[in-house]
Amino acid sequence: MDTPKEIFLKDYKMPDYFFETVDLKFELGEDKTIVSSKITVLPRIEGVSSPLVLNGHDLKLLSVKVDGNELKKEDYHVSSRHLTVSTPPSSTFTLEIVTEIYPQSNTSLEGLYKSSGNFCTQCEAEGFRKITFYQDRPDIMAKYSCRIEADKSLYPVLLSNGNLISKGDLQGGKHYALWEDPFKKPCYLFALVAGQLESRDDTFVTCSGRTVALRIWTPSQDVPKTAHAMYSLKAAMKWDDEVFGLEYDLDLFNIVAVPDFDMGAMENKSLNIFNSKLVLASPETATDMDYAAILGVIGHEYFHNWTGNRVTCRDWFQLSLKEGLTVFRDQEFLSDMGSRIVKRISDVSKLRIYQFPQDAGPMAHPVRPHSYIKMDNFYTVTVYQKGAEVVRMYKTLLGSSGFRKGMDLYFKRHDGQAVTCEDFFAAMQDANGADFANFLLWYSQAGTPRLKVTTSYNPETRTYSMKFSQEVPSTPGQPVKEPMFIPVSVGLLDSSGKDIPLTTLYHDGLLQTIASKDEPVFTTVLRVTKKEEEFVFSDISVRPVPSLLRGYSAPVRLDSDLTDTDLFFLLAHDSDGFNRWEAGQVLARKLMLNLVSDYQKNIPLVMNPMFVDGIRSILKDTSLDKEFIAKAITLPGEGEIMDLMEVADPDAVHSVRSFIKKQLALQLKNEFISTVTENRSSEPYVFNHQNLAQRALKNTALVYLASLDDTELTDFALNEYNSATNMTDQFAALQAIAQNPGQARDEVLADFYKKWSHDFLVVNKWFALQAMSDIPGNVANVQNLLSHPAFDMRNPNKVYSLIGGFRGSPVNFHAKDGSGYKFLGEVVLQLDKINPQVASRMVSAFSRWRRYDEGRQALAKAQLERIMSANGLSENVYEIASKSLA
Ligand code: 0A1
Ligand code: ZN
Repeated sequence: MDTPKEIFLKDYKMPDYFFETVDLKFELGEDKTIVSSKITVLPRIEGVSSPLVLNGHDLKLLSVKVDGNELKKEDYHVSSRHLTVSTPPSSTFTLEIVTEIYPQSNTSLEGLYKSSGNFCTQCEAEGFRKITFYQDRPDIMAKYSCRIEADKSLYPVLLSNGNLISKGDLQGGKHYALWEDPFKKPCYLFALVAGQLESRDDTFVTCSGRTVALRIWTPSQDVPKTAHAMYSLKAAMKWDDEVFGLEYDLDLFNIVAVPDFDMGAMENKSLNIFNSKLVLASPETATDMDYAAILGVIGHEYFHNWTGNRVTCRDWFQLSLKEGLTVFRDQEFLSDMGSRIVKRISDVSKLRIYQFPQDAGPMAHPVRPHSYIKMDNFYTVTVYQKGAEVVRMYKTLLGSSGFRKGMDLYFKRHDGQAVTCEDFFAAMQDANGADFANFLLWYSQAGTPRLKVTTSYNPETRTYSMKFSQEVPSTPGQPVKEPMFIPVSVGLLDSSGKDIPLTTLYHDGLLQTIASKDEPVFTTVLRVTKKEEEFVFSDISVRPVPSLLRGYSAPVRLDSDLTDTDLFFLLAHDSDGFNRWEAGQVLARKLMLNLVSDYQKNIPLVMNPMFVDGIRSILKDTSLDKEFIAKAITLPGEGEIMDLMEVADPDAVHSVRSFIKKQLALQLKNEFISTVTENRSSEPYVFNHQNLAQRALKNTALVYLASLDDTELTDFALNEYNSATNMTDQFAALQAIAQNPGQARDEVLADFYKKWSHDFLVVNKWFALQAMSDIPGNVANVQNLLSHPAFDMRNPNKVYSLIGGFRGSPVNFHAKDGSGYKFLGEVVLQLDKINPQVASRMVSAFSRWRRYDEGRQALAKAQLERIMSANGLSENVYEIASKSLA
């Protein structure tokens, strides 16, 4: 294949032509679909004509007309990826194009495709070019109409963006619908759905009193499972009205659930398309985690209506402009709907587990990447999660009302435009008259900054000093970095664990007032901007214990000089809930790393009793939120610990984590048993914070107990499994039992499948659980599951469950004999022929192969090379594999 071309941000150019209106017609058929488009084209500079280059992919061109006249062969050129009109008119003209496409055989799930017999579309990022020739870039914003024609009995429901203008019957058992979207949009927000669907209908009254019709579409048998999705949508609409003053702008909002979808969901204007797993839920089939994910993603897609749709991205490098901001918004929404602290803990964990490794590997890229080969590869945890952290830092620096002022100005300035990250930055800065120094580096420098703090107390001057030093590690293409602007939120605890009022601070030779004594402040945000920098708190009468980076105020790796005693103290007393949890995590990480080193030296493992006591006191603290306790007693994951090692050792880390888990289970057995029994509930399932917190705590305790692999405790867990009345409890018990190989595991897995074989979403959980299992030699089991009748490589959810899930077990994926790597290598090659986007997500599991010992390195590298040498490799997989080898 030709070496795929890299596209650079620095090469961005304004388009030579704008599109005003786009009228589309789809004639949907069983073996082909005819797409006709009529576009009003405007040269950017009136009177100047240059070639008009349109993108297209896998299209059969039937005709091109300019101002009603068929173009002659010599007036245009078609290649495999473009249609070029050589000399178009130099003032406004109409362009009409007819193409033929084959949705039935489109397994890439980009463009127009079929899922369970229904037609649907996915156009972000560059899927519209698989529908018709177009300037497929987000800065081309036009008003669309869409006429859909299809067989009436096969496709009774015809949907597109905006308002339904007319519908009616046609000859030959066909019918049509004409939709018109009054808002300008980029083509990536275009959507069409046609099929046999039914809807759950409801209404929402916006803050200005307008009634919006809400419809959630699924196959008829699933309509009962959309109640939670509808609840989520209404909650999201209300929240955006109240918190950001952002109102929905049309009279209809549709959501369609489809079983075959590459990602979670898509924010197409007024016609969101969702992966079914993020819409369908019932207490019997979905867990609390599923319920929360649905609430979050329905919120996310809805929030995009303003942050993404009304104001969109100038080019795909700006993706975080909409995604980082919208993730931040969905995080805030979930915080307000449940526990803010627990949400923060989950979000930071996600960042550490997934984004930190990306930022430290060959695919490291800034929140705003400088280049890409396939944009699809940049829908990453860096753009989304780190991007959300960047948005959160504005809020930390400006406070809630300052942040809101910035948002208001952003919409006032840019509604209806396609803009850049600088525009967002400028709105935040200008609305507040703020000085954000070199904050923009967060968008351009990759790598997780390391922030070191050393503290000292001077009893004579009654001052407390914090000295910071920072370093941003080098990343591909960025060997040297500048110091970043890091907002560090801090508090100081006195010896009783109470917050000390903060009044004054020396910094840069100046004495700054933090607050007056009458209106005490207990947390302040330090602006760390230099490589080395000191802040000195005055008027501190005893040596305090510092609470650093409260609420995780910046996405950095923090190293401090806190002792274990300080950490246990913070774990017991910090008024900042996030930092209470964090203190426990730092202790756990230290403990695990020390034991890993013992394990590697063949020193027998011994448990630290202080740690057991710490966990015991958290477990018994009735003043704490139960979901918080569940988080606080959960050990850092194996990946997180491997990430901190010079050479990652999956076997050692796994053995150590299992050892600690079992030690805790053994030493806290009675406490865990009472935790389970006291938190059982006979009430019907309700998804609310109190109930889910109770379930989370009970189930965490159950997993500890069952790890002991003792008949009595396995029976105890089996009893939980058999008496469960909802999927949260049932699945947790299944997970608990499945930790240990043996008859109980086999039987309960078989029973679960028998119960749920009719429900594909539950079967996916069953696949994932087995794929993620740490039981020895699991590669062969996963391999066998590939030929299970319920598995299908064409369905992304199944691939994510089984293949993606397998990557969740470091001991098995990194099996010393290379069997895990070989398995994944084979699957990637097979998958690449079906769905390159999904294949490239799977291949990224190899990207950090250099972190392992030489033997593993050689085995993983061999698989990457094998993939690279395959014929017809997609650009998606090529980009990840080649960058991993570079
Ligand atoms: N904008 C969507 C994510 C998304 C991106 C690409 C897709 O297809 C390749 C699908 C969805 C979101 O953030 O929700
Ligand atoms: Zn999004």
